[in-house]
Amino acid sequence: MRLHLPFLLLFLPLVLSHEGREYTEEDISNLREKWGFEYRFGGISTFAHLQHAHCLTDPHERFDIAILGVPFDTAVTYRPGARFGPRAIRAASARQAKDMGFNARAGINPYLSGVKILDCGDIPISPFDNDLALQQMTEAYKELMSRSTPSGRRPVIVTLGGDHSIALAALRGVNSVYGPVSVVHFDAHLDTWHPTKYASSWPSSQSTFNHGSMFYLAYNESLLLPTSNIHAGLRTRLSGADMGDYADDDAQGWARISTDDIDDIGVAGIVKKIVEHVGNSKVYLSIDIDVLDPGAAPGTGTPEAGGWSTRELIRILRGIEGLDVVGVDVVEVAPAYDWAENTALAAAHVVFEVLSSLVKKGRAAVKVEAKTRDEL
Ligand SMILES: *[C@@H]1O[C@H](CO)[C@@H](O)[C@H](O)[C@H]1NC(C)=O
Ligand SMILES: [Mn+2]
Repeated sequence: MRLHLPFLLLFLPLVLSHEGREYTEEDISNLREKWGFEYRFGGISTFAHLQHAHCLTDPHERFDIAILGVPFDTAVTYRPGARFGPRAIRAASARQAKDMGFNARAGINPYLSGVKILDCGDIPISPFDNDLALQQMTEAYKELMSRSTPSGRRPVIVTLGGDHSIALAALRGVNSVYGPVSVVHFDAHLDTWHPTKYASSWPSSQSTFNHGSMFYLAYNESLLLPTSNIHAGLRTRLSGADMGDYADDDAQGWARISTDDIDDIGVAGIVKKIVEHVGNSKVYLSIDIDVLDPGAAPGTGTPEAGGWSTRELIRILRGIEGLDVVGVDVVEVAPAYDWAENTALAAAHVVFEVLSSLVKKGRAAVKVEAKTRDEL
């Protein structure tokens, strides 16, 4: 066989590159100078382009606030699909970033505040066995709540759901640190329904864990303070032929603000009612995106017509920024039913408002100085 010299020469650069090129520090700094940035629409998807860590497996990665995806949706009563919520919310948060994150309503940039916010990834959760799923979620929340923050406190976990049932696991996690807490619950629905309200001639213990009963279960496990819980944005139909569901809800220690109340007492009245009701107690803030009108947030598991606008919800959230919030979820985003990312965008913005409040409150307490852009 005859080998052609030009043919061999063709491979010479490959052989050389295999040897590896030496990069000086200057080379690397040149590469970073050229390529070390991301456009809003680029990059691997994390919430608001935040740093990602797999926090469950890396206990050395410290954080003040964790964004945690909980892709679970096998406890829904109507439309499934919220397992894709965390991905959709992350994608819809892409226009949020450190250098364009100043919240003019709040007067703070939560991403430039010295508070460490990490995207901790998702909890891997069984889609086959809800009993196991609840165990997995509970253990994951307890694990992350046991971590200490860079300032030696406990972290706040901001959950991207997932159907609403995950709040039970999150409350167990919060409880493992703080004991019983108040719940401030934005939702079209009560979610305090006794599991037997979902009538079935095939009763099973596993089916008691569902996205309309988790606050009943939380009450049953004494995870809530006895009288300082409050719903906001209710417009659900009730079971049966009377107000019995409200009586059950009363017995579990809840007050109620209906969607329609906004016409009578306005945003300010709603804020006042929430703040007065929970006072100085530690608060778990649970936001079901179906509190919004389906025109603003169609991509959800149990839509109800006639809800609040996104602007109204944002203003209420700004109004309650002083609450002592120790855990948060934004749930029931089911992107398969969404139009043009409406629901996911609303959820991503709601998370932004909540992060602004958490950081503002935290900053007031620990006096973390904001970093300048040059220090980043
Ligand atoms: C919780 O549920 C169990 C089983 O249904 C019941 O025996 C118990 O009394 C309940 N506890 C509370 C506080 O409601
Ligand atoms: Mn709900």
